[in-house]
Amino acid sequence: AGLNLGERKAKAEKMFGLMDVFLKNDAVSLQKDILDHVEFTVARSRFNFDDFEAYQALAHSVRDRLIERWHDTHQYFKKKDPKRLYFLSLEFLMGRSLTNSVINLGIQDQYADALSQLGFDYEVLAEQEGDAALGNGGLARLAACQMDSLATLDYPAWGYGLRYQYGLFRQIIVDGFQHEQPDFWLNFGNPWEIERVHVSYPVKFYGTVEEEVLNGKTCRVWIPAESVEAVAYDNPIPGYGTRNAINLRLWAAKPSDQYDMESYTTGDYINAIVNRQKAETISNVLYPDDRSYQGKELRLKQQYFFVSASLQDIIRRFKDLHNNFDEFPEKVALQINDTHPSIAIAEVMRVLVDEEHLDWSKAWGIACKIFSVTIHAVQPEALEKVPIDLLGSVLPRHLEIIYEINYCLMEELKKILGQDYDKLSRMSIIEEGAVKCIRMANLSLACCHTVNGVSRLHLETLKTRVFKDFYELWPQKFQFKTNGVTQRRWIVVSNPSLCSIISKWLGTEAWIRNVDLIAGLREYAEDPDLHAEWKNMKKVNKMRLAEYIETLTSVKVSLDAMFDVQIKRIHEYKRQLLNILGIIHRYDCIKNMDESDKRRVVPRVCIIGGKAAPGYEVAKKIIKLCHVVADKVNIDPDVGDLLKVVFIPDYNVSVAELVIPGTDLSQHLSTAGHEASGTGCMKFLMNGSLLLATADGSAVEIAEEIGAANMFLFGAKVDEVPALREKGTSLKGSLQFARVVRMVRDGHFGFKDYFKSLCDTVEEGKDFYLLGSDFASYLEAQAAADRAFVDQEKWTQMSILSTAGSGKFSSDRTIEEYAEQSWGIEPCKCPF
Ligand code: GPV
Repeated sequence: AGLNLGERKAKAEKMFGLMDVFLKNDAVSLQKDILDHVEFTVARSRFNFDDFEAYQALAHSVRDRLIERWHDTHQYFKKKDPKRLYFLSLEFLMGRSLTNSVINLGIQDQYADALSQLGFDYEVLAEQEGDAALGNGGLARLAACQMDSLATLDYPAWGYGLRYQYGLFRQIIVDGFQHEQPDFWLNFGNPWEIERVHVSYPVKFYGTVEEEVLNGKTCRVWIPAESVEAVAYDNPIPGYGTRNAINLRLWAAKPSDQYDMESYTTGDYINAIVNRQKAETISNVLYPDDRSYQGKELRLKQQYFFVSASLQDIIRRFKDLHNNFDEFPEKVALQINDTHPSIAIAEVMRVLVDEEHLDWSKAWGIACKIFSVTIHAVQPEALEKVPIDLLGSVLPRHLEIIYEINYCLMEELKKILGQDYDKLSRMSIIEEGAVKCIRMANLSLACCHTVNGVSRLHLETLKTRVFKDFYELWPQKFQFKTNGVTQRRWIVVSNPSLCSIISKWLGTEAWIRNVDLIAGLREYAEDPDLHAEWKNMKKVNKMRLAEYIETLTSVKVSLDAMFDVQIKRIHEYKRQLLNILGIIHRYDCIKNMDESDKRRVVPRVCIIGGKAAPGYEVAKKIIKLCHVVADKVNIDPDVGDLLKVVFIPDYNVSVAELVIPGTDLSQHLSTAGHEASGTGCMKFLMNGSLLLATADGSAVEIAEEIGAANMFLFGAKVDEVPALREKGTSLKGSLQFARVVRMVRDGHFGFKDYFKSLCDTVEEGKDFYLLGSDFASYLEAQAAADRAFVDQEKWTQMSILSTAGSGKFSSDRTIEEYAEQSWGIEPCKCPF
C-alpha cells in the first residue's frame, strides 16, 4: 500500500535478495523442533506425550519446512511474474499429508532417525493422521494428483477450492447395510493448513439489478442483499526433488462484518447473531453425490462462493503488478474442473464489464482467451443444469449476463447454421422445458478455448454424442489429455518395497521425477532374481492387507490365494453387481465339485470396497448383497480357503494406499462407453497388479502400452453396445447368468424381498448396463486369470510388465500436456 507499481517491483526484488534457508534438517535439529512443538504448539510436557501428540508435533515441524519453501516459491513467482495457472475445483481428495510431504521434502530418513531416538516409530505416528476427504472419487483424487505434479514440475500454479467442515461421509456397515456418519475432520485441528485471517473477500448474493448512468453511459448495477466473507486457508503442496511448494487455497465462509443494523435496532440481538452465523453453512458440507446434479440452492451458492473469492484474489494479484486488462491473458490461465466452477465465466464478465468498465466485446475476448475446461462425464445426466429461477434469485446479474452471452452465441450460430432451429436449440445455453434451465456445459463450451476429455475414447464419445454439435462447429477446441496419477504417492509413499526394487534395478531414483524410465524394467521381466524380489514384495504387501482385513472383518485369508480387488464408488455402470454375480457363480461351481476337482481351483480372496451415495438405493442394495454373499460363503466348510469374500468398509485414499500394493488382480468392469477414464486402474498398474477390464476409458490405452496379452480384457466394445441393448442377451451367457440371478431372487442368500428390485434391474430387456450379455465373456476372462495365476513365473512376468508399462499414466505426463496444449505456462523453478 502507498507504493507505486515500480516501487513494489523494486521491493519484491530486494526481499528476494534476502532469501535464505533457515531450517536445518539434520536429526538433531529435527528432534529439537519436534520437542519445541510438543511443548509450545501442542502444549504437552516434553517428558510426557502420546503417539497422537507426537504426530501433531511432527506434523508441525514438517509444516514449518513447508511454509519456508512456500514463502520462497511465492517470492520467486512474484519476482518472475510468469503466466500462472489457476486450477478451480469444487473437490480435492488429498488424503493424508504427512508421509507425502516428508518424502517430497526428501527428509524421511532423517525424521525416522530423529523419532526413533526419541522412542517413537515414524510409521506408527504416520498412522495417526486422518484423511482430508474433500471430494467424492476419481475427479477429486485426480485434482490432488495433478497438484502434486504441478508442484514437482515447477509450474507456477494455484489450486482453489472450498474448505468443507465436513468432508465425504464415513461409511459404517451395520448388519451389511451402509450407514453414513459425518466426517468432522477438523475436530483435532489441521496442521496442514494455514489460516489467513487477513486474506478475505466479501461474496455477495441475491438482491436486484438496477440501471444507472455513469459518465453518460447506462450500466446495469447489481445491488446484492447478502454478503458472506470468504477466508483463505492455505495448504502448501511440496514438489518432489525441487524447492518449489505451491498453494492450494481453500475458502471458508464466515459471517460478514458488515452489520445488519436493522436487526440490531429492532432489539432482536440473539436472532441477529444466529442469522449471521448461518453464513457459515455455505462451506459446511461436501455434496456426497457422485455425478448427479441435484439443482440445490446451497450447491449453487457453494460454487459461486469459491469462484467469486478466487477471482477476487486472482485479480488482486494481477493488479498488484499490472494495470491493463489487455495483459490479463498473458498472465492468467483458468482451468475449470468439470462444469462445477463454470459460473466463473459469467463472473469474469461481470467484473470486467460492471466493475472494470470494459466494453462487452473486449471483455468477452479476454474471457475466451483465459478459460479451459475438462469434462469428466460421459452420461448426459451428469451435466449440470441450473434452473433459471434459482439462478435469477441467487445471482440476478449473472443470469442477465448469461442471457447476453447466449444471445451473442445464437447470433453467431445463425450466421453459420442458418435456420436449423433444432440444432440451435440443442446448442443454446438456455434449455426450454418444463423447468427452464441453464446448461452449464454449453456455457463452458461457448467460452473455453479448449475442451478436454480425460482419455482418447472419452473424447470420441464427447465428439460423437454429448457435444456433437459443438464439435462439428469448433473441432479445434476439442482435445483429450489421458488422466494420470502421481507415482510419488502411489508407489513411493504407498509401496516402499516396490520403490526400492525399481530404484535398485534401474540403478537410479530418477524415475520418481521422470517415470518414463520405468520402462527400463522390461529388460529384466524374465530375470529370476527380480522375480524373487518381486514375489517377496507382493507377499509382504499381501500380509499387511491380510492383517487389515482380519482386524476389520475377522475374516482370515490365505496368502496363497489370489487377492482380487474392486474398489471404487459404487455405481450401476461400474458393475460391482457383475463381480458379485461372478462370485456367486464361482461359489456355485465349487459347491458342485468333488474333491479332486477342488484341488484344481485357484483360491481367491474377493475384495470389494466403495461408498454409495446416500440416496442411491440400488447402490446400497449392491453393498448389502456383497455382505450376505460373504456371510454365506465365508463359513461354508465345502469352500474353505478356496473362496473368501470381503467388503472393506469406509474406502478412502489411505485405505487405497494399503489395498492396492497387496492386490494380485484388480477389476474395472464398467460397461464400455461409460467410464470417462478411470484412474484406479493406473494405480494398480503401477503396483504390478494385473487388470481384468472392459475396453473402456483409459483401459484401452493401457492395453496399448503393456500389450493386451498382459491383461484380461472382456466384454462388449463401445460400438457394439447400442445393438446389444436392442437385441438382449446371448443364449450361453444367459443360462449361467439367469441361474445366479435366480439364486439371489429365490432368497438363497436371504433378504429375498429386499433384493427383488435389484434383480429386476438386470432382467432381460431392462438390463441397461448389459450384465447379462457380458457375463459369459466375464467368466472367460476370470478363468484366464486363474490359469495365469497357476503359472507363478508367468504371472510375475506379466506383473513386472504392467509396472514397466505404466509410465504413460503418470499425472506428470498429463500435466505437461495441459501446460503446453491448454494453458500456455512454463516452469518457474525456485533456484535454491
Ligand atoms: I462427472 N468422475 C467423478 O469421479 N465424479 C464425477 O462427478 C464425474 C466424473 C470421474 C470419472 O467417472 C472417471 O472415469 C474419471 O477417471 C475421473 O472422473 C477423473 O477424470
